[in-house]
Amino acid sequence: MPGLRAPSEYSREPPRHPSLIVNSKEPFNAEPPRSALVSSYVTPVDMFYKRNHGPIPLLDDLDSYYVTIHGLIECPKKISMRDLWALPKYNVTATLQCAGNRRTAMSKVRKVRGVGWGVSAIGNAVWGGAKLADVLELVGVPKLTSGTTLGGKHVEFVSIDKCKEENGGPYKASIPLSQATNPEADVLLAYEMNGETLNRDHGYPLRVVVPGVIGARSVKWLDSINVIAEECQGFFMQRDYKMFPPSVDWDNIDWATRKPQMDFPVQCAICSLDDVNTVQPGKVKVSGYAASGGGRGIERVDISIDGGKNWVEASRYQKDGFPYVSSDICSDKWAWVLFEATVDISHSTEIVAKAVDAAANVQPENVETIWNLRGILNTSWHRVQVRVGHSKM
Ligand SMILES: Nc1nc2c(c(=O)[nH]1)N[C@H]1C(S)=C(S)[C@@H](COP(=O)(O)O)O[C@H]1N2
Ligand SMILES: [Mo]
Repeated sequence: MPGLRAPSEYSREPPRHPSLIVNSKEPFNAEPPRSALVSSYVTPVDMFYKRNHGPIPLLDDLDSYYVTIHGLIECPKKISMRDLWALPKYNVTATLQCAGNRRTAMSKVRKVRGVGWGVSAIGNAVWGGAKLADVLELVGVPKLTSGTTLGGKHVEFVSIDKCKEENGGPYKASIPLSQATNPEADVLLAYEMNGETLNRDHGYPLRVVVPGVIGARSVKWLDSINVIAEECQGFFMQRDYKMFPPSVDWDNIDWATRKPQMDFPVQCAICSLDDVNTVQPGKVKVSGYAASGGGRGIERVDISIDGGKNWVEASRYQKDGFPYVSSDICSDKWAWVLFEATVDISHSTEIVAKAVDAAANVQPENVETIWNLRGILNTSWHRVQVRVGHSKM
């Protein structure tokens, strides 16, 4: 059979880097050691977290692959890779973060359901592809449209993987039509990651990348695009990836009361140190990543070595040779910012990091206040313990 195929078991999974920390084998969910995230601004493909809900699809023949674009539009079409390659190609540096990043730490306060993640369900890549706004023009939807004449208001992305949450159906999600047709929103149909052809784990041959939004909306292995009146009714939009208050638990949850989560909030984590470290007294390097959703830049990253009483400001950077300035046109607005500070440690203590974004949003102090039953969006101050040990001669 031509085109994309979705296996129902795991015998044809792609090879993966042995140093990934595997949080679930089938479906394959893995993150790199946190130190890998701060060794480069652009995360290498093999060190980029992998978040799947089923077996990885296969493509036999790229020539027979196409994406069907249909729904509430005047001229539905099948778009081939050739059609996409003919459109202007954009390279957008964007951070993808799973809403479940740092879930394990939230579970320590009170148990949550979901795949356990450390601080590395996040990565920064250069995505190459066509802008969705250009692709939608091919089917008669102009730029900056919030509604089609036929009543379309949302753009649904449908994959072909078999997910148990969808009773064996494909993964899907949607974004508003106004975002999809806004060239400035930089929503891509990406066929490259870091200058290479997208690999199977990350959505070969084609995936959506929705910058500034939780990873769950960046649908991999794209099969069709549907212009619809209401937001996607799929499991991952309606019964997952919604933020609930701490008072809601599995016995009183009403999914309909909340909107699907889109933008992610301001986040940061220290990656140069583990949760618990033994260090020599003296200078210790504290580095990590900071990111915010919606294209908001990072104004500040504050570091404390006394559990949050006193703070110093870390330096921030993206590309070598360019000072990072939040909201500057030379900065990558959809990308994370790496930070670094050197602190003097004389006794055992807790090191804390918190970031502030361009809208002055700041991370919450404690995880308790943002606890939610699915364990999403743990953006509480990131804390690591350092124990001062004296080297034995
Ligand atoms: N088809 C499909 N797309 C998907 C998923 C999936 O399971 N199937 N997972 C989503 C989630 S929850 C995240 S966080 C990102 C992860 O992308 P990555 O594996 O390339 O890091 O893909 C999203 N797109
Ligand atoms: Mo995710």
